Amino acid sequence: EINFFFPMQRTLAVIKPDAMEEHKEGILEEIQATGFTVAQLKETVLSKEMAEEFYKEHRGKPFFEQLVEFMCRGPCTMLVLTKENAVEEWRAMMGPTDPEQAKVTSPNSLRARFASSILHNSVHGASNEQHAEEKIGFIFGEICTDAESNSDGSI
Ligand code: RTP
Ligand code: MG
Repeated sequence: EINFFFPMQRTLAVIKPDAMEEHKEGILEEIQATGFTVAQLKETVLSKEMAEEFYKEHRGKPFFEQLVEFMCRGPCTMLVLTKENAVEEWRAMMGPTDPEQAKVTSPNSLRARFASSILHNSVHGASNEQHAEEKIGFIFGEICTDAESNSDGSI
């Protein structure tokens, strides 16, 4: 089935440390059952510096230090997901940031079911396409698809 309304898109998804032990396999199965293609997957323990850079948009907010500490406390699964309208669809699958709100508005969402607090909320998703491309580059490195930029034949 081809969807003519939404272009193919990719997004960055993260299974956060709080969900890794009990929910990683279930979340990966649901991702595939929903029609996402897992283009890349990597399990990583973020350094403090990487977590600060990853969430730099939130620097200075009251929860920033706790967020960085939480993201470094154990392995994360980093995923590049491909689908039509992937950014929005993955955000919908996650549900709202706060699980208490998620339980009301999106009871089937991952956060409604698996998050324990607004901080420990199981999953991350890029908030727009530009953010997705920036974070994919940061986590996985840039993948060159443009021959022009490689005129010396290097990769
Ligand atoms: P994310 O970036 O992780 O996908 O989450 P989001 O867009 O739904 O929410 P955002 O506002 O970007 O916040 C990033 C993460 O910071 C933690 N947080 N804690 N204690 C708090 O009030 C609070 N607010 C946000 C959460 O882990 C949130 O996902
Ligand atoms: Mg966000």
